[in-house]
Amino acid sequence: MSATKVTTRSMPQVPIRLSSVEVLALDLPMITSFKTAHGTTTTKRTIIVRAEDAEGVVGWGECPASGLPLYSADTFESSWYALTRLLVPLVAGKDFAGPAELAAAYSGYQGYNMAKHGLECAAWAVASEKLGRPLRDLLGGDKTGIPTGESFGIKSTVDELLAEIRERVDQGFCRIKVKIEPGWDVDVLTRVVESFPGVPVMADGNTGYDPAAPGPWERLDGLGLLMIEQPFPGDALVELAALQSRLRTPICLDETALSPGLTAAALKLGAGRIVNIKPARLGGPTPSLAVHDRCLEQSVPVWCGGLLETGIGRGFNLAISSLPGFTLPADMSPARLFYAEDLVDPTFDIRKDGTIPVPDLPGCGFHVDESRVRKYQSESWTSK
Ligand code: OSB
Ligand code: MG
Repeated sequence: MSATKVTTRSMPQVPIRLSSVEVLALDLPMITSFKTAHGTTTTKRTIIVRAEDAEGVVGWGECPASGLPLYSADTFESSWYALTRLLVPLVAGKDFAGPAELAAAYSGYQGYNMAKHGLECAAWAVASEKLGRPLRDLLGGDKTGIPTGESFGIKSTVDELLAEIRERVDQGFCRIKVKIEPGWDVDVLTRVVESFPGVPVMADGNTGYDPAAPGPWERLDGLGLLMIEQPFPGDALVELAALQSRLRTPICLDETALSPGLTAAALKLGAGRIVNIKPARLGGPTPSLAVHDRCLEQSVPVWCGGLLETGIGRGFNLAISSLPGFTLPADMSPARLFYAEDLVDPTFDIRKDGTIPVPDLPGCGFHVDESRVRKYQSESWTSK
């Protein structure tokens, strides 16, 4: 990445007071399953945050935690607890100079990153609505379209995988990410690289490899992959750094990058050369912007990952992806690929040129279809 000068973000500020915050549990039917080294997702239970300002302005956020703490320590239950018992009670009804100041109120609380993300996003959506300007403007981004790749789960056969990739490449997806695990790696990737010449290919290990085992790394390194994402456990910094020093292929940090400080430490150790910024994993907009700014300063390329969010969560991800440090294709699969129905209408999709447009609408970026939110809602809690 070229050494772009860091632009000082001049964020338009607007005071907010969230007078009423509703936390909603939704059970979303999936039309396909998604298998990674962490396990298989077949139903999605997600948490949606609906925040209403004192003036009646509504903002939406999403907390995409999973049922089990396999990807990170956050779960649906722990996020529900954090939102309803810790975070919302701390900020509801109080005046803040802006969403970052609201997030600062709970910055002393350790963990619960995905819950923090859902709440801070709802606050940003309120600020964006109040200013009548899209989130992209508030965050200081300038791109109007985000180059997008597809993330392919582990399949039963290579032919099944190749057929699915063919379909997606024809739809415009401009980068192929293949989930790997021991036994589903070099041979699979070799066939993918051979079958799609000219399309950048990467692998995602989702921490599924034992650093003490030989591993497929030298052979994968010969395939000219764009990057290898998180081959070892998140805290295996020493082993990641040793592997990176042997490989030409950059290692990308995902499960390791749980905070700005941990990300900086991992980069300094040489545990990777690229960062997947997943705003929910990092704890929301504020820490995600901090990682972006530092990486830009140090010429470390970043890109926006995903956690199978609906349009509500993807709206924020698209907005932050418009910042200058995001120089590699995002994981931003359109919701139609996973869900029977998105929660926003119209939903978003990939264009032939391989990009997804950055929303111009204020708020989460899309029109939330509240009747659909209610249709899938199984539990709800509202602040006093
Ligand atoms: O490692 O990037 C990952 C989904 C769930 C858990 C971990 C990961 C993923 C994805 C999803 O790859 C990509 C997307 O949201 O489009
Ligand atoms: Mg990953």
